[in-house]
Amino acid sequence: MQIKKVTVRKMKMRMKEPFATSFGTMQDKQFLLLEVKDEKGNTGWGESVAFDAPWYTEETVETNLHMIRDFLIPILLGKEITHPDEVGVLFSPIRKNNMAKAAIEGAVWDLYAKRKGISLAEALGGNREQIEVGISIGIQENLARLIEKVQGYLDEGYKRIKVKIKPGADIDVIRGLREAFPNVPLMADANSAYSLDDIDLLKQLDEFNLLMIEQPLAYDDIFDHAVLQKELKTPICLDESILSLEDVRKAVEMGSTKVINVKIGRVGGLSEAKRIHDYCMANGIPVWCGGMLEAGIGRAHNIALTTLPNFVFPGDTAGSSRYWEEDIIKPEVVVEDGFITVPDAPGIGYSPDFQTIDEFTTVSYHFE
Ligand code: OSB
Ligand code: MG
Repeated sequence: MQIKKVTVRKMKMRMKEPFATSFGTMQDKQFLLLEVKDEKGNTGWGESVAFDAPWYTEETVETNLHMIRDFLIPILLGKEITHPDEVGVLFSPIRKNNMAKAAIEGAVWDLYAKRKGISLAEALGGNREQIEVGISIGIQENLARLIEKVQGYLDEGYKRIKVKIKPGADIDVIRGLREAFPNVPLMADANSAYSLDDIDLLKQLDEFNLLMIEQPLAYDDIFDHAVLQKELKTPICLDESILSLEDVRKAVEMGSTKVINVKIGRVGGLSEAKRIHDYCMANGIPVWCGGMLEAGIGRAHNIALTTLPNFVFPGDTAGSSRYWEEDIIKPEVVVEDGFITVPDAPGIGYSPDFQTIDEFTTVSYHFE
């Protein structure tokens, strides 16, 4: 197959409520939506998970647009491709910019599966008919409000609760939650808010039987996490620090992490995500699928990836209604009793909803 045309839409969607982490608060979600077209007129869809500002990783909507327009599309257009794994090879002369690469590569995976008449899950080698899901809850004004939110999501069926922590809103928050919910699968995500100077505080988290603590130390660290893991009973899960299979290998060999949060965008695409999955499975490291407050297209890619067997913990891929009044796919992603049913239609298995897509598009670009 050959990619003959790429449409890039800049999107702006307002989330139902602000999402607060240790690095800031977001409510208007801006992102790029990509549509690739082959020589026969088949299309594939991808979503960039880069945010409008570089507080999670260094990528942004604008850096992604620059990379996609000026480097990645010129490499891809008109090239003969037999399998989506080749896209990463074509992009390998370009350093990092993983979210930009993953947005295009994901669209090619969707297109490839549609051409074969199989679901994206099947194309990746996944075999689950449904996936278990958890939820990530932002920092709240106070503990009472957080407890109320957690109860609401448990009532909706979510299987695992993740809460954000930051200095000043950590031990007391987790203690209060544990008292309110003694048996719920619970974890904390610090988004890099601590350093080894906080080791005594972080060790107090061992009291609360957390499933894991996600990315307590610097966003680009592997070494200090190994020092910390030796002092902690609670498993460390790396998120921001993992940009490739090579990073996973080093972190696992050093003892920096016992669980990996796989995000397709952060690692540069589905092919690399699958390689990470396979390496972790062979090495006894469970993985789960992280989220980036995606709209429906990105959510659909996460669902397909989560059908692989070593996705052991419920992921952060909640239903469309957790963030959006109206999503950009039909049907929307629905969670029932804490499960999402994996669609079996070809490709991502959800159709783009052109009406809502147009409504949320601020500008679009066509390349052919
Ligand atoms: O660290 O996993 C994270 C949201 C934005 C940036 C980083 C993270 C998150 C989440 C939310 O935890 C995941 C989601 O619900 O999509
Ligand atoms: Mg995280």
